[in-house]
Amino acid sequence: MTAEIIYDEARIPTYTLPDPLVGPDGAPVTDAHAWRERRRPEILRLFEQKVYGRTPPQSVSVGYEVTDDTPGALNGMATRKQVTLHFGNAADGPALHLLLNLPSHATGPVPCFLGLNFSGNHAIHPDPAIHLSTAWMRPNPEGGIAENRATEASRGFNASRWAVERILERGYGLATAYCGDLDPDYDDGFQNGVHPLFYGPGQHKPEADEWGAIGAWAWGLSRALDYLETNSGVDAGRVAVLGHSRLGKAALWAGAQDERFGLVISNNSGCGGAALARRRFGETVERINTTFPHWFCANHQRYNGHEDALPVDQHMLLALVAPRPLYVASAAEDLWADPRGEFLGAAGASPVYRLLGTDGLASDVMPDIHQPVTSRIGYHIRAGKHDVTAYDWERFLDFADRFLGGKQPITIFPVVSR
Ligand code: GTR
Repeated sequence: MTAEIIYDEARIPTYTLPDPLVGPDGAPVTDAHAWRERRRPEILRLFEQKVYGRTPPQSVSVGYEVTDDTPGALNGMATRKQVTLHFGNAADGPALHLLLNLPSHATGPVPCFLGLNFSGNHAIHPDPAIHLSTAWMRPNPEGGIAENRATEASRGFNASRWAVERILERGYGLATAYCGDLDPDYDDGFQNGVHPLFYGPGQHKPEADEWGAIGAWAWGLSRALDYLETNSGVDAGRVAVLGHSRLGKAALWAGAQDERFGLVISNNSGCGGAALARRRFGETVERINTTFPHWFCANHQRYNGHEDALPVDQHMLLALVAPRPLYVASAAEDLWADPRGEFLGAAGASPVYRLLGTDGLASDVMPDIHQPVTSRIGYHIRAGKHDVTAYDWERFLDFADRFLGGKQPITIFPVVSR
């Protein structure tokens, strides 16, 4: 690793962002139709080819096995359901263990948050009935991980990041699953997880433009949504996909590709998430590709130290969510994730939101700490470090109340001229 890390605004190199509303031939995109039919697919393809890799278009068989269905869980607050999604036909094939808590007081289908977790479902809440994950885990002795496996000591370890009771109290469901069920988070040349299910004859790893771990995590979020669509307690048209950090990158990529997600939230997603790569502030493309070579597609390595050669930047990923509501959250001490770069990513997506007839991000200026912006693109920066806190959840819930609340379906593509 040669380049030193920039933590000083004055040292950011001069850069020019690609314009999401100008095509490769230099022609401006001036109406919603041209965005929808031409520019949006172009940008999506560029993210597939150069950043996250293509998600295989073919489907695999998915079997649902309900392993728990308990009303009156969490002291009566929740109906808890645990469902295993078995991928492919092999008995020992990959499987995603989904934990769903729905509010007991619901009188009909509820809107729901869906996000992957870092350490297994059992780590998001001390509820002893949550199945303890048996999957491979990254080393974390403090978190009760021994020899890469969870132990009873890991129950509830990440509970501070999941405001389960508050979510239920405010009328939302929460669905979560462990990212490592889809692809364990280490560089093994894609021999485990869901990737091998899609290999062609003689293929042993993804092609240079095929998906990495983030792609597999995003794919799994869509498979979880497929399941939620079958659950009559969930209003599947009002599912907010969210994630923190590396899983925030995955949530954005899922929301960009799968327009069934009604709302998209990234928390401290940083490099490869909401932060502009061209700023090179904190974590850079080279750094992330070196530390986590399995996250992106192999083609992405070409941009190590060459951010300006990328035909996209992360504001264009956020623009792929338009005009659906999008929320970007930063933390003031999380300089590695470049909070200002995350704000500028959101601001850079705003022209697309406005073209599509919404207000986009209502502020050109980065707000102060704890002053959320709550336009169609929402943004806040809170005090503190890289984490998900009760403050973040209150803002996500407020935003969801505003944009997923009520019974009206979300209008996905209003045709409005500029
Ligand atoms: C860091 C990585 C970040 C972020 C973070 C996390 O090590 O450099 O991009 O993803 O991990 O996921 O907590």
